[in-house]
Amino acid sequence: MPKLNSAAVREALQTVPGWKRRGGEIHRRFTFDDFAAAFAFVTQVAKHAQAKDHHPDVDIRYNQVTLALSTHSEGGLTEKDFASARHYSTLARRSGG
Ligand code: H2B
Repeated sequence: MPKLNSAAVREALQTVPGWKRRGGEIHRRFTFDDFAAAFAFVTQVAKHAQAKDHHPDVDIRYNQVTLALSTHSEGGLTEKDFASARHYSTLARRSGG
C-alpha cells in the first residue's frame, strides 16, 4: 500500500473528523464515561488491529484514549491508516466516546 503524498493526506483527513496529522501519523483522543468504558473500547481496537495486522499506538489515561496511526513499513501515512481511523471513530461512537 503506497504512502500518500501531502495532497492525498489532506484529502483523506476530510474523511476522519477529529483526527489530526502530526508528522507522519494521525491521532485522535476519545473520551468515555470512565476507565472501564475506555478500556472496553481499547479491547475492541485491539481485536480490529489484530484482524487487520495494523496496530495503533494506544495511550490510556483514565477515561481518555488517544490512538495514533502510521504505516511503519512505508514510513508515513497510507489508506490503511485512514481506514482504521474511520473504523475506530465508529467503534468509539457506539461505545459512547
Ligand atoms: N502496524 C502499523 N501501524 N504499521 C505497520 O507498518 C505494521 C503494523 N506492520 N502492524 C505490521 C504489523 C508488520 O510489522 C507485520 C509483520 O505484518
